[in-house]
Amino acid sequence: MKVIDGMDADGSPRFAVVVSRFNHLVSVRLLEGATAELGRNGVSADDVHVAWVPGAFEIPQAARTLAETGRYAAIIALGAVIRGGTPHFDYVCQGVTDGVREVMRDTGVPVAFGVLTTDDVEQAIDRAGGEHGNKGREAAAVALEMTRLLPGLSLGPRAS
Ligand code: INI
Repeated sequence: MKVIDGMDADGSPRFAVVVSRFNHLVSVRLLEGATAELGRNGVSADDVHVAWVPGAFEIPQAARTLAETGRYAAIIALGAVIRGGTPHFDYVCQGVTDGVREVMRDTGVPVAFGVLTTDDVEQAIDRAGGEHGNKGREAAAVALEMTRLLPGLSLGPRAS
C-alpha cells in the first residue's frame, strides 16, 4: 500500500525547498527569507526539508522527485539566473520555468516559483532581502496560501 500524505503525523504540512547553488550569495538569502516566512507562520523546522541542486536548470528534476514522494504539501523553488553575454541565460530561464510548471501540472503539488531572473547581480540582491523585498519570502507565502486553498477547492459544490 502506498500512502500519499503531505502532512506530518500530527497533521502539520511538510514543505520542501529546492534551492540552486549557482549564485550562492543570492540563493542563501532567498533560502533565509523562505525559511523565516515558514517559521513565522508556525511551520516547524522539522517540517521543512531543503535540497540543494547545482543550478536552476536542475530544479525541476529535484522538485518532481520530491513531489512524487507524496510527502510534501508544497514545494518552494529558489535560485538566481543572472544574464551573461550569451543566450545560455534564456535557455536556463526557459528550462526552469517550463519545468516547474510541468511538475505542478503533472503532480498536482504546488510549486512556488522563487527563482530570480535578472540582468545583473545588483538586481538579484535587491530582490533577495534588499530594497525590493525577498522573493524567497514571497514564494514561501505563496506555498502556504496554496496549501490552505487546494483542499477547499476539491470539496467545492458541483455545478449541477
Ligand atoms: N544556473 C543558475 O542557477 N543561474 C545562472 O545564472 C546560471 N548561468 O548563468 O549560467 C546557471 N547555469 C547553470 C545551469 O543552471 C545548469 O546547472 C548547467 O547548465 C548544468 O546543467
